Amino acid sequence: MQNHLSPIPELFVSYDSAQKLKAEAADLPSWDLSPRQICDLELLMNGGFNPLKGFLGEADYSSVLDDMRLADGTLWPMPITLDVSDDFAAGIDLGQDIALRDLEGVILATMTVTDRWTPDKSREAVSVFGADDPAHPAVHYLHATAGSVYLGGPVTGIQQPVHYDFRGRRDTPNELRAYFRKLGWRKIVAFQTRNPLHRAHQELTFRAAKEAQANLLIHPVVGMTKPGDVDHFTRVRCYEAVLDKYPASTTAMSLLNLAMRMAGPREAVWHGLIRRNHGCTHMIVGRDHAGPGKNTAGEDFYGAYDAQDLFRKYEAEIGLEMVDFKHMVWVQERAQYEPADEVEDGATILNISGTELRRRLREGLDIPEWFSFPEVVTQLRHRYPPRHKQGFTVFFTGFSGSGKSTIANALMVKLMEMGGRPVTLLDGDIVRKNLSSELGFSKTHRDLNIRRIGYVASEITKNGGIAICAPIAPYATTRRAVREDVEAFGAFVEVHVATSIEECERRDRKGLYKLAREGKIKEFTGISDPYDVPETPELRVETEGVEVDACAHQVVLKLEQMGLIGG
Ligand code: PPS
Repeated sequence: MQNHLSPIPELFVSYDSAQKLKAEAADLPSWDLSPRQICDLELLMNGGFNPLKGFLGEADYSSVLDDMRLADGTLWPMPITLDVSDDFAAGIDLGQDIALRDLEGVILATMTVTDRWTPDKSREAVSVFGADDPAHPAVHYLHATAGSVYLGGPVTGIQQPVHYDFRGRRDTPNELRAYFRKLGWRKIVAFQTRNPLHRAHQELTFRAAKEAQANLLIHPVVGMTKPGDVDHFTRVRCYEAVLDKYPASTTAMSLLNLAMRMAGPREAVWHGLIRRNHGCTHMIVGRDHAGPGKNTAGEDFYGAYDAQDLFRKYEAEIGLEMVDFKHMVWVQERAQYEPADEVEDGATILNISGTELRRRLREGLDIPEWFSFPEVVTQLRHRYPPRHKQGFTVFFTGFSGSGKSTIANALMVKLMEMGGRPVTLLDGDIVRKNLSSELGFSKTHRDLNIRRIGYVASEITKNGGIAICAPIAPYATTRRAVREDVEAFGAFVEVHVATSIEECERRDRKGLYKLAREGKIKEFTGISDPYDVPETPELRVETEGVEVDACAHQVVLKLEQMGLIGG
């Protein structure tokens, strides 16, 4: 049997021992793993991170930072560390076992804690990612999310993390090795990806495999990728569609539950070691492999070919050959993809950038077949419907009695008349009755009330509906937080109902201003409590001397202008 296909060591104990260990581990101090730690633990236990036997201790950590090597000299570029809170770390004695649990409390492994230290995170950021710059997603994670103390030590595997999605498509390194042995595959080119595959990718992977006279493994990352990437559910459906485009029995696909760090060159070397562990002999390394985007100064973190250079330097030690990425372009006259450096002078090259693709999806425009397969486009259109089919939130803000509720009601009826999307009204009074009945009007309570409205609105927006909110929402910072919650899923349209406090008091429809003036209602917005006037709302509506219907119509026109209705 060839070495790269023989079984690789795992950290799991036998089934019987696991049952026993699980029962014993119930009494141990236990750490609830973060989603990233679960990904790391899975690959530690199943041999994906071979030769690591657990989370790094301090000496290995330090050596990985400085030299990309474990303390014994073995090549390893990425610190795989167990970050925990101060409180948890303080209660642990060195030499003690701890239980590692998933998000539901299931014990996946135990770890004997041999090391505990407080890392210098800035040093880690500079060594591993090249800069202590929060624009780098992993540096941001390091400072904002990761715990302040690291624990290290050998891990004993009890069970794999449970996955309910695409179970048949997930393989451990040993399962893939066995699969390659069974099919008689001897040379295998891995293609690492965190993006949907379009025709250019299919062409380049096919060519790479042909050139290396090897079979192809599409090995997409489904653990954690760059924030803002297409979710893995959508991507896997896209990959499945593309798989049919390769010649039968040349190509396989397997999902890798890796938490990427976007560390460019170091990440490429790490990806190589992981693919070697999965039985591959070659890996495609592209332009800007695992690139994190721009830094705070607006420049690329790494040079476009730094990853290829570093990979080439360590190729022998990684034990895997690099296949250069060919930049494939569509040549119009020849109606085919060709490597950019082989295109004849004067030929017409067509390209659609990522930004242009997103624009076409957003606006429901044509995406030509030369660019992507219709099945892939269908999946992407399903996930990213054009704006006029996406959910959105209209957020009215203004003084009590400014006319928010009346305009919001009129808008709701107009949108319902148009049809197409469900409309929900979250009026201030309705919310206070149904969601926030225990709250008063202190700053803390008002913020809580508005954050609840924001949470419900963001869920409605996520699910393709229209949420119309009409609270006073006096604080700019809270409105901003709600905007961020909603904008993760769709548009947020802030409408300032700019009726002056004098006019609201003159109208005094509920008689509350009179009571506020008499001091019978405390903390009354505009009288005895502040209101931050929105500086840049999407729309400002003046109500004095204007019909309600006309005010609501202004909002409708704004929604139309933003592409949220009509189309
Ligand atoms: S907040 O600040 O956004 O949480 O307020 P909201 O939930 O929109 O307030 C809803 C209605 O509560 C009445 N009310 C008060 N408003 C302001 N300040 C104080 N102290 C207060 N006490 C009661 C007021 O009538 C609000 O109704 P609207 O619909 O705005 O007229």
